[in-house]
Amino acid sequence: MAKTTLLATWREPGQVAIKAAWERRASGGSLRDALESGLAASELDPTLVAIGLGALPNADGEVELDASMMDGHDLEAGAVCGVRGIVPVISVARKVLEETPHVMLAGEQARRFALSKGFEVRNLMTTDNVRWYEEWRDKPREGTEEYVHALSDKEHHGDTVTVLGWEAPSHVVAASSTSGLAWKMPGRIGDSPIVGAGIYADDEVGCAGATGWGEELWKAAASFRTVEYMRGGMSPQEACDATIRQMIRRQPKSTEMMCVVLAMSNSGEFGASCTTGEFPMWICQDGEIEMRLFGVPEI
Ligand code: SD4
Repeated sequence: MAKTTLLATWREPGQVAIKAAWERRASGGSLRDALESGLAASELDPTLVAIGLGALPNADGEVELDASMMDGHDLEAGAVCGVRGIVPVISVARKVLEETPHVMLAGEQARRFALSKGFEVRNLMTTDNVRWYEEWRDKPREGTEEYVHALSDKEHHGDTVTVLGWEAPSHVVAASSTSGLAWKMPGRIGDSPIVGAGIYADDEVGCAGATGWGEELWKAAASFRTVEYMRGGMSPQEACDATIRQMIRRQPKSTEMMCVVLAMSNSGEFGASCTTGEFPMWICQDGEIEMRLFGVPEI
């Protein structure tokens, strides 16, 4: 097997994803297979509130999922957004990539596509997420702050898993799966399924991904920007730092909630950077798995 490096975001869901991704890779899977298996394992684990089954729902109490995959070999990409009642949505996104001429399918029509491909409708609410939703719903509040984040009163475990994969000599794939920000407005789509915002991959250079506050990351075209910084000669760490510095300067709001970019070059070097706090990322190099913390770049 070609030398392989895999990256996965956030502590708990990232750990599930990186292990499953490596297992698939070690048993002969392609990078696409490995990333899909990693995200699917995390989506299907009902104990993880991050993505898929048991994730935190929108303001109507419904889980709406977004996912995407991009292959750096030919820039082919597939994504779904605002999908209800289907898991794993990363597998639906991959089917959009491989079995349609389109890049993205949305909402009910994405679900119809999934059903036509043999997926089954599932209730994604669990006893725990129903209880958290009801606690949130019944809290007195003012204005629209209710839509701003998720686990603000719990530890932030991440609502997204973004994964990057590299194989020697120079092939990269990026993918992401998310339930979006918890308590979001129904129909709200974040950066994760958007090519250029939540993921980007180009074998000529490398790949990048994002996680955190999707509106800010999307406005920054964070993943494309980071890949283009690498194209200009920066290392992955320098490119991530440059994107985050630019966000802090032009979008000062982006420091109010963590925004993260991660990147991997087409030679397997990697880096990550965030607008505030410390960001946990899992790294798997030929089966050696470890978690590292990444921080805010010096301004
Ligand atoms: C979104 N970027 O939908 C996602 C959320 C996220 O860790 O990454 N949370 O805005």
